[in-house]
Amino acid sequence: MTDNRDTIYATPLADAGLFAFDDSVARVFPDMIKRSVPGYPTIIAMTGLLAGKYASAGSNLYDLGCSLGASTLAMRQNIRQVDCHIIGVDNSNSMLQRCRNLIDTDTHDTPVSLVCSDLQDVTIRDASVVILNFTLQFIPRESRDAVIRGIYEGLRPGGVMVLSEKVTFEDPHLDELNIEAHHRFKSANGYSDLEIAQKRSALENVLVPETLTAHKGRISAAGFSSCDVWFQCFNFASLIALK
Ligand code: GEK
Repeated sequence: MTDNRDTIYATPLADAGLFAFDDSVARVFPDMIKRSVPGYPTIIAMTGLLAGKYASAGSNLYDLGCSLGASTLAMRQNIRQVDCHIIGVDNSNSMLQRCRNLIDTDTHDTPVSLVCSDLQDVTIRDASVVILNFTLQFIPRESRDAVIRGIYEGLRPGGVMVLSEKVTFEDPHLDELNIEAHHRFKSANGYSDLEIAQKRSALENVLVPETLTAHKGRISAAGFSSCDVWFQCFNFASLIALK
């Protein structure tokens, strides 16, 4: 077992508290997200390929809720267009410090700026690609329309948004089936029932998932011309939206 293995919820906690992106989470984050989110490595790799296709010369590419920069790095490694600039935004300083160290060990040349801020305070400008990989789910629901509208307004025509989220299902049987399948995925990846239960309780009201119908409705209302799911595994899905 390495030092960077996620054992945060492995022992009984009197109060699991509210989940926060603090230093203890940042330290184990790559292990945590890979063992918790089905399809995460595929989504990150494909984010890079999509950025390679849709990046336009002289534009900005945003990674909102960049954590340790997995999507930033995947984009950077795939951009072939000139004068692009990647902007990673996260409001966790613990995440961004580690992110900077990881970016510094990468040798690709597209410049990367890291901004420690609430993504709701960042104006998207002259963008060809905007990525929200598992981030909108942490924004209060009543603020999500404004975030997606801001992204639409800041994208160049022909630009894309990739939105990856944990989702819920209208049909309660399908919802239960997918929650159960996700728990099996976590068990298969070495999380105990206690860890799964304590993490679930810590995320309650912090990570608030919505249905794919709600996401598509919001994206369409913001003005995007096309939008659909390009990846789904159980209750985790990724959408692509074109301006
Ligand atoms: C990845 N995209 O590896 N403003 C800015 N950042 C925020 C906000 C906010 N209001 N709320 C949460 N965050 C990454 C994974 S993790 C997903 C994203 C997860 C940040 C938070 O600090 C964390 O780093 C990230 O969003 C969510 O593909 O842990 O399930």
